Amino acid sequence: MISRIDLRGDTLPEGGDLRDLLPRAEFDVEAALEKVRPLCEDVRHRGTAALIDAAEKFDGVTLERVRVPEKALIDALEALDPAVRAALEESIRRARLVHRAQRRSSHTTQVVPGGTVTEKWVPVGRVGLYAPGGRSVYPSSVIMNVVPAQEAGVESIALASPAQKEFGGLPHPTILAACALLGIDEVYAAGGASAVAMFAYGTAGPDGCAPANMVTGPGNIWVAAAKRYFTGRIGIDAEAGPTEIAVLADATADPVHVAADLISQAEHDPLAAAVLVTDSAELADAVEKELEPQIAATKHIEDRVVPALSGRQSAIVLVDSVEDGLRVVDAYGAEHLEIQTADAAAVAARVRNAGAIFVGPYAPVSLGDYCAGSNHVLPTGGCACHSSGLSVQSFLRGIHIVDYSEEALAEVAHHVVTLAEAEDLPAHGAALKARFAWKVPGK
Ligand code: HSO
Ligand code: ZN
Repeated sequence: MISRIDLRGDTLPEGGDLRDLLPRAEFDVEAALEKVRPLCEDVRHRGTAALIDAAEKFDGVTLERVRVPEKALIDALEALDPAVRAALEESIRRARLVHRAQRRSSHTTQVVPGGTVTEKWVPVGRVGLYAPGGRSVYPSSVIMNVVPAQEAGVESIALASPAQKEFGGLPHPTILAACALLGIDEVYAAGGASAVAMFAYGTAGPDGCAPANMVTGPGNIWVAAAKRYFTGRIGIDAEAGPTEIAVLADATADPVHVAADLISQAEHDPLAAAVLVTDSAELADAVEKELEPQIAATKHIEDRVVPALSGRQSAIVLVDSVEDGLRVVDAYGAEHLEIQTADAAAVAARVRNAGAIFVGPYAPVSLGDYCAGSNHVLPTGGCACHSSGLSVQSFLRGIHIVDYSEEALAEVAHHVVTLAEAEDLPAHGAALKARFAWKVPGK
């Protein structure tokens, strides 16, 4: 069912771009933009009324209010299965440990006596987090978005998640419970592009939502398109595409583990990608054989796992060596990359492009999805070659504070004037001359 790509022999081009050898799912955000534009503009002009109409149209719910009452959050937490609560708490605890260590302190560089530049890290003031509904109700994603924002020191955090008909127009109760556990009390029953627009423009009235500086969180193509629509106006994390797992494995890998891990991410979405890169034809055969019974025993067979694994975005890729495998996985730049080889840590250390790397037989992607402490909001679609996953850093801005004394400025003034003249910007130089009314030293 899963296709094979044979890159053995002299098929790996030296240099050049290997990316075309590994197909990816079509995820045409640009095409979706046209559809989200009217939705976003409706929210801009009609605010809460537009959100209520969108909930009626897309979620089949008639909402009286969009803002979720705090009582609903507390009720959801009280009704939460204790085992789920304990697991969420452990996930939060571990995520906090890792993300707290990402905090940055300000740093001052003395450039010359009397001249300093301080880099001050300032959290974004207000963040809107989006948590999808429907097929992907992931309280774990609430944790992965909220924890770095909180650890960064973001003061105002609001969350939006679609209204669910079966829960009386509230977002899913586990999402609400996760918010309560994390101390998030500003929650809106709003979904998709409209929710992103609510955060971008803000809405007026007693049920209104103040505009946010940044919107993060996973979502479908409509959410990705809305993020693109608002880029420039607000900050975003990334336009998350379908999830991806790549496994770089050799003959020492256990085919049962590899098959299970490929299926684990295929279960997210019919467009999810599962790619095995191996130098062992025996392992490839064994994994393919193992996939069958494991797929038969899983839940989301027909709607997600089978289409994901048989789609053109998934494949078993045969290479001549782990060395060549490294070139392939680097070119692919997977969201999640597992290394299941001998000496896995050493091989992992050589990877350059991946959202997150999972080392050896006991670090499956599922661990990272929930309880490793790492973040599971990671770059997809090859963006790992230029972007990182969500972190404290995503919510901070570094501001340079420039502080020069008269003497320190005087000392460098002639260089500033020279460069200004070289760029034909004499007014830049004049700003210096105005301070030293006579002349610029050295000129
Ligand atoms: N693997 C997904 C995240 C997730 N998994 C949420 C389970 N729940 C994208 O990294
Ligand atoms: Zn997952």
